[in-house]
Amino acid sequence: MAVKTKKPIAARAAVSKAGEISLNTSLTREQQLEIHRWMALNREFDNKISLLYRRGLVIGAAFSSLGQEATSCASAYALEKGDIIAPMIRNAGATLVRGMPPRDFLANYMYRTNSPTGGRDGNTHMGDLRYGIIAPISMLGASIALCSGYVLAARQRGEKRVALTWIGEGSTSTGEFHEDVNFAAVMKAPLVVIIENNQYAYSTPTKNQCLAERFSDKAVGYGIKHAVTIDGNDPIAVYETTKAAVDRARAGEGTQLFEVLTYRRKGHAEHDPAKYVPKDIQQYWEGRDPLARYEAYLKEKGFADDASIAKVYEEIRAGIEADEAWVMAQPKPDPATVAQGVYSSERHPAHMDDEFLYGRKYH
Ligand SMILES: Cc1ncc(C[n+]2csc(CCOP(=O)(O)OP(=O)(O)O)c2C)c(N)n1
Ligand SMILES: [Mg+2]
Repeated sequence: MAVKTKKPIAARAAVSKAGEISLNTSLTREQQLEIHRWMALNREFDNKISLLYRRGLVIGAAFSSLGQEATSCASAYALEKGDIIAPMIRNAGATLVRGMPPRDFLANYMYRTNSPTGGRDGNTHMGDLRYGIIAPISMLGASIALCSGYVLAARQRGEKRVALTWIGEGSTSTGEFHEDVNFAAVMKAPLVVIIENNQYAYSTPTKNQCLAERFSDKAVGYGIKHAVTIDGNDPIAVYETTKAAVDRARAGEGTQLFEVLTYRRKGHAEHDPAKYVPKDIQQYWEGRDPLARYEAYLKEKGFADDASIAKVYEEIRAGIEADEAWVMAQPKPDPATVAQGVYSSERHPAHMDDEFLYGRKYH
């Protein structure tokens, strides 16, 4: 069976021979190498989480972004200081690009006190506003409304902040997606929404949950212009498309949305061997792996060679090993503190009104 896949519609003036990567870019050699380093870190980080999960050291679900490194890293790279992101489960790369130290993320996965959730989460549902990172929200779609709230409040204060969030193609079929994108568009919220079409939502292939030809077509229903579908495994195309969208959002042109075509190379989470994926589809996308393609391109351009690429991975692995050792030495939370930070210790004013009006008491 020949693999049928939707083709990107964004015009690429020219692509390199090796890896088919866009050649029209404003990025310098150093910046292109920096994006490669982030993508390699994203991959090595995921590999480490996968190993720790197999060793029983990660007790929550472990989500991999294998094959989607370009969509997270190259897009987050287009933001500026003061911008915010609301990552989803496959956007660890974006979290790292925006400044969260890998060891914080690792410590969260291994539920240590010295981690963003203090050991209460055990996977990716954590953020850190010091880096402008809003924690992923389990209710799919809800991050879009949160981003709108954040940037609309910033706009009222006269700040030019832009928010970037990602949503899986499956999640665009929720009511929340529709309501939130519509609201953001009407309010001209400076927000960029990237639909990550990775071909599956759990075990459901895209064609079984949405008949739209392209997910970027949804934008027209909200009056959002410039929505395109691009090759999400081409980091240069992802960067340039995001940068243009971020610039438009910052200039007051309102909410932006586009689709990236990519592939979830593992199952939904580490427990899922994804046996439901036909072999030829898997092989097709493995042949379009974003890191392999980008490395072929960097070599063709003379920006890197086998030795320099090997060195990048070596340094990253050494860093991750050191981070793991640090995390293992951190304490796990004391069970007696389990309720801390869950409920407010102060009574909410709304409850006081309720008590006043109806005689109800809250504790
Ligand atoms: C509103 C809502 N419905 C269902 C779920 C359960 N759920 C979690 S992840 C997921 C699949 C999401 O698929 P997709 O949006 O394509 O993202 P991907 O996992 O492929 O990155 C589902 C159904 C949820 N968390 N929230
Ligand atoms: Mg998906």
